[in-house]
Amino acid sequence: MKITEQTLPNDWKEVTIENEQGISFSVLNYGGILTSLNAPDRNGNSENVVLTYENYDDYIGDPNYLGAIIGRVAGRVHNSSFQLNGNEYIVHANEGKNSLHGGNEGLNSKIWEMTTYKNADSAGVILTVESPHLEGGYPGNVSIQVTYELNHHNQFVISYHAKSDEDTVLTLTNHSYFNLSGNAKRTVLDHEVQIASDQYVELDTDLIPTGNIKSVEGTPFDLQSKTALRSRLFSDDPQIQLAGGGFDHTYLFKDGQQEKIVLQEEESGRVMTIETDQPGVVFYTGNGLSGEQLLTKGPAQKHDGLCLETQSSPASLHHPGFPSIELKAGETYQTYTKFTFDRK
Ligand code: FUC
Repeated sequence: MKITEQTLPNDWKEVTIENEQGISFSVLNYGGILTSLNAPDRNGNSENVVLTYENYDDYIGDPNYLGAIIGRVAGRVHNSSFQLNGNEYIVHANEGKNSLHGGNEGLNSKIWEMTTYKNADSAGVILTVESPHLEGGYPGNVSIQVTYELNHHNQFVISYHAKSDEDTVLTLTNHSYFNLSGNAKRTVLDHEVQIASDQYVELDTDLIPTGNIKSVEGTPFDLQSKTALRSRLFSDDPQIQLAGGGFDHTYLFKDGQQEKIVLQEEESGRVMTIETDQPGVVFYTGNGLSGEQLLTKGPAQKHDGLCLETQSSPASLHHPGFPSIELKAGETYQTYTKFTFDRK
């Protein structure tokens, strides 16, 4: 395992970790942003499988949240308010009247402490940050630690650990846009996806969960067996249409299956499998990507990448029947998502 560190303008730092099987990743102390994740194709050619900006300044205030750690609450908080223990909390509205991805003071725009470590079998980066009481409107002083680890078994693992001194709400994720073609040379239209879920969450026109949990059976949302995205993204299903032509929906995982998601691209032969202890995932197919942003591969286009935001559900703040995001004072928030890379 090889660890390198470089200092960038703005006092930013970037750490790169590389194994001997051709997998490597780079992470910034700004937002804990994953600025590259390289994995070999079927011929052993290692290329970037996440979208990255050509200019690092574009990560500042990035409307796409490319590669960033998201919190305190990943996803949308309806009306930017919620009740907890009988108190009402108002959080930052940054998308109309609603709050997206922790509001304007989200974890994606904080400078994190970064340290590295190396074991016999793995190496990693530990990112830590303190989020003070009422930052973004959320209660409690919260200490957060996120670890990005790479091992010799082609696994990249993100683990999240947090503690609050007051009861609060918290659900963290990483907002990388995957594209297994390598350096995003093709869009994700010919990627195949499989998600171990028979239920998805219906959205209203502001992309806020209506509170209805729907069966995927007989709909374009059924991804229980490997499915090419192209047919689904151009579906005239009203839920696909209101999300801007694609998915932007929470899937709730079935119990008892370790592998929750499989993503593969035939031409490159790359396969990525996701295992997690989170109850669901927001599957977002980059419907909002546009040429205004310059990626390393060139101007961004719709469907250049897809996000698999494993997390719990902010819809639980307003509706029964959703996995909770409450974190009690002194209790430990601990969760992980493991990405395994194979070739076929
Ligand atoms: C995802 C989506 C949103 C938004 C954002 C950049 O999490 O749920 O709709 O576009 O990312």
